[in-house]
Amino acid sequence: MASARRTFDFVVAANRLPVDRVVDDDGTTRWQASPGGLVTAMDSVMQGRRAAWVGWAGVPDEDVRPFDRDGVRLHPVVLTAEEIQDYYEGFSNETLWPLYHDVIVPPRYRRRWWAAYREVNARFAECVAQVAARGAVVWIHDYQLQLVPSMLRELRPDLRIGWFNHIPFPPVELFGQLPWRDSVLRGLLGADFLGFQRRNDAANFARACQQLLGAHTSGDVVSWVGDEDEPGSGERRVRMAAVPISIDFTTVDELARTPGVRRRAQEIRASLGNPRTVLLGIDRLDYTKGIRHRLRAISEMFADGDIATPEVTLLQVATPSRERVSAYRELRSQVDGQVGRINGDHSTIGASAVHYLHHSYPKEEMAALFLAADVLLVTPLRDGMNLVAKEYVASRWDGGGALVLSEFTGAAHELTQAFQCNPHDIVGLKQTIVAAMSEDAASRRKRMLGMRRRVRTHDVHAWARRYLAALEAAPDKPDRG
Ligand code: GDG
Repeated sequence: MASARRTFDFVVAANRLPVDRVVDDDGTTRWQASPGGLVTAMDSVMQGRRAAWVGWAGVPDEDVRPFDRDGVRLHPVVLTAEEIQDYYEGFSNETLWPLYHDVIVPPRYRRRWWAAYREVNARFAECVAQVAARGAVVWIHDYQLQLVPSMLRELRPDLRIGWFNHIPFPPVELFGQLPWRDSVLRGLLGADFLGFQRRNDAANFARACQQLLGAHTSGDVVSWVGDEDEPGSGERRVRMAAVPISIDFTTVDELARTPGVRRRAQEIRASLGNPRTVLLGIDRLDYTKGIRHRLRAISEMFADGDIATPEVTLLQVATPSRERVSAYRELRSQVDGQVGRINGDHSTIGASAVHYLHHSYPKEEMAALFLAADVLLVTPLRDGMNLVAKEYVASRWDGGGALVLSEFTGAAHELTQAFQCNPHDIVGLKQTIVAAMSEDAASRRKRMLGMRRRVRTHDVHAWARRYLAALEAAPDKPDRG
């Protein structure tokens, strides 16, 4: 099978390759590394291994040849424009994403999308099967590729297969809505190890296997005898555990200390009119992030006189996201409307109540924003982890700033010194924001230093090492898991 082809000991499979295609002014195209936590994490574990990454190149209908990038072989998976609509925008983003995030918007179940999801997952599995060396370690990422573990095991039983879920895994009462729920569970049970952000996600998965497949679970191991009529049946023991993802603390910390970023942070405050308190929100414009609840609380705080311009302002960055999906377009117009109304009611000449930016920024600017903010508002209704919260903490080398953090994020389980809130409880949210704004500097500093310690000692490199140790030892626990 893999005779003339180069094969690799370590293979990552993710929906996207870690590169974006850019077109220069003269019309030539080239690949540019796409910045992102996953890329950094994988870099650190790929070094010294013969490594490959299998994923979609981000351009429809194009058969891009495999190429090398920083010592890693990138293997593009071709997707047609129709498959992007059905597998990616449809099944991944309109079915699984809302279903796995507490059905904040209603998931849509369409048989055509499911067929495309199966088809694309099979293509990923075939591509990995072709490039993986004998006995290789394969790390599959996220909800777009839940069928790959079992499809791959069938093709290549010699491989060690792990999967990591970046988003929550829902309780069986919600997961049970999915018409193809059994197939998804069977797909995942092809892995040796399944990693989740929180213990509850792993527990939800275990309960779904028990109730829907009749699997047996003991501790963190699911044992399951496959259906007799299914290929590859026989007892499987699969370990699952919480391995919360993190960020590259040192890189974020060092960037925030650079003179350019510090200067820029001062400039940002000056352009806002040097308010006493800058509140900040930075999110992908996604209904899971609780932006509307946050704006509701802010609006009431202005109306109640808890805050007023020019002393206090909210800077809300909403990075454009999934604009072809209707729920995201609707969210955008709702947020536009809310911001317009708050500003109409509460801004004064020269002092806006809300500065709203629907843009994406370079990481230097993000660091400067973090440094400029007195309070970061992270109020998701549901979020697998939330890296923005961790990046804020890592940027605050000065020990300044306060973090308001929703208890429905994975990060809340680690950042216990944050000002935690339930974003559905608008009264409670307002009180929490006031508390974060008004706590004395010494107590705020103590909280921030505690959270920095946590993120420094549990960074993305530690995450990747911990994950791989668990994968290697599965179904048993690694020695120091
Ligand atoms: C999924 C899960 C889980 C955002 N705007 C800009 C920008 N960003 C960067 C942030 C951060 C990342 O994007 C967003 O990560 P989050 O964790 O906050 O959220 P999701 O995109 O929903 O990610 C989530 C994550 O996967 C990892 O497992 O934590 O729960 O939903 O790094 O900084 N970066 C730049 N400009 C922007 O405008 N440069």
